[in-house]
Amino acid sequence: MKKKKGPIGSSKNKKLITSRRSFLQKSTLASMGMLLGTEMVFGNYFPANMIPVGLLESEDEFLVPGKHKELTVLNDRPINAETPPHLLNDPVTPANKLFVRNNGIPPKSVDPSNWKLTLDGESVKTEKTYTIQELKEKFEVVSYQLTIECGGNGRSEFNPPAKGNQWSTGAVGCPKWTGVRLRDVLNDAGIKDDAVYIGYYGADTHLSGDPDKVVISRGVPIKKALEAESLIAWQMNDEDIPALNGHPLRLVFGGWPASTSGKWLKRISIRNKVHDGPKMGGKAYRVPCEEVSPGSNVKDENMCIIESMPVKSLITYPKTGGLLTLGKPLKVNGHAWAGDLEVKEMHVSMDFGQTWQKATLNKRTNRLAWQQWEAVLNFPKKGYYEVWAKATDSKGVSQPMVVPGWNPKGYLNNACHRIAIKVV
Ligand SMILES: Nc1nc2c(c(=O)[nH]1)N[C@H]1C(S)=C(S)[C@@H](COP(=O)(O)O)O[C@H]1N2
Ligand SMILES: [Mo]
Repeated sequence: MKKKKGPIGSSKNKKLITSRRSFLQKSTLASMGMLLGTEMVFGNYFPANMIPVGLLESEDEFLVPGKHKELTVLNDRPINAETPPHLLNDPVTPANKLFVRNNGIPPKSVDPSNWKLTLDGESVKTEKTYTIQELKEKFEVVSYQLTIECGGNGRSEFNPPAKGNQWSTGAVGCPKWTGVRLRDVLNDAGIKDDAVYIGYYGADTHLSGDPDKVVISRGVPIKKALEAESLIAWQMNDEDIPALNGHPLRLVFGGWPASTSGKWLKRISIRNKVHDGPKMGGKAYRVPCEEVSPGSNVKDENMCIIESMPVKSLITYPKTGGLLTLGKPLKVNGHAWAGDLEVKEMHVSMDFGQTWQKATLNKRTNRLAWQQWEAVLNFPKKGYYEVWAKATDSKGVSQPMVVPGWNPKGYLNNACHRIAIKVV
């Protein structure tokens, strides 16, 4: 017999379903009634394998281990999930609300006490290996709030569409990270004069099952690697980094495509050339060096590696689609970030960009952390409105209102975020 679809479990999500769900699916009417605290009227007609919605919503059931149940699952092999904007309202992103972007299969068993990080490469003076304990003892431990955003965040809006996970706005977050400075570790091993790049290797395994195949191995130029905020981190928000976000050790480069922030970090190579690991070349994490018309066939040699991410913002309150009584002011708020730069100004519009009202914008807690903004809107009459939000960076560059620069893989969409409001 064909299995019936669960209320929120598409067949794609089935593999992620927790044991609680399979327990509920096997429950009898009587036991479901017990859990609901009342009789299930018409229970005889309730489809087998279905779970009462009342039970799903009464507890924090999650589809992605360790993550909020309302994250949108884009793919389950490998797991990729993004965060709806209204769930990103906290100034510091909680662990269960940080998106997950995996290219391969996360390591199954992780033993932090035996974890080793190796420093090697053409341009290392002395190859070295450290345990996490040694990192903690040998180097200064520091914390920074750092924004990480997937280069493909916003991909779903490109036309012609780009293949890959169809991220809307939720592949971004800004937790607090704790670890040691990458530069302290690089300097301890020694950087030769000819060093130009670092490349990471993680412990995740390739989807093909081939143990020799590297999932992803990217990196950053030495200059970015040596910045004070570039971290080798073992904690997020003062706790172990969640398993899916790289426990027990990862790189964090705020403001750059999050693909540079290697998870389950095992090895860092100091390279005498631009790192050439998987997903450094071709179309991966690269965009046309010069703007091209949508759908163009771009040669690999005309593609450039994405570095600092563009200026962008989110409206995290209220949730889109809300109703508002005429005459009541509406407070809207959110975050803004600008890659390596600072956000200088924030504006909102209720008339589709005809006029813009300045929002108040907070200072960041540290370099490369997103900034909070807030504005109060007064709507003139009943009807449908959209609130648009637009950030401007310290060089005076603003977010575009429409999807910018088409590129083959759909990176760097920093178009203004919009929400719908109905005044009644
Ligand atoms: N080892 C490893 N590191 C990785 C990845 C990966 O698949 N494997 N994905 C990268 C990409 S593309 C992104 S966007 C970020 C996502 O980080 P998060 O899952 O913690 O949000 O991790 C990066 N680091
Ligand atoms: Mo990414």
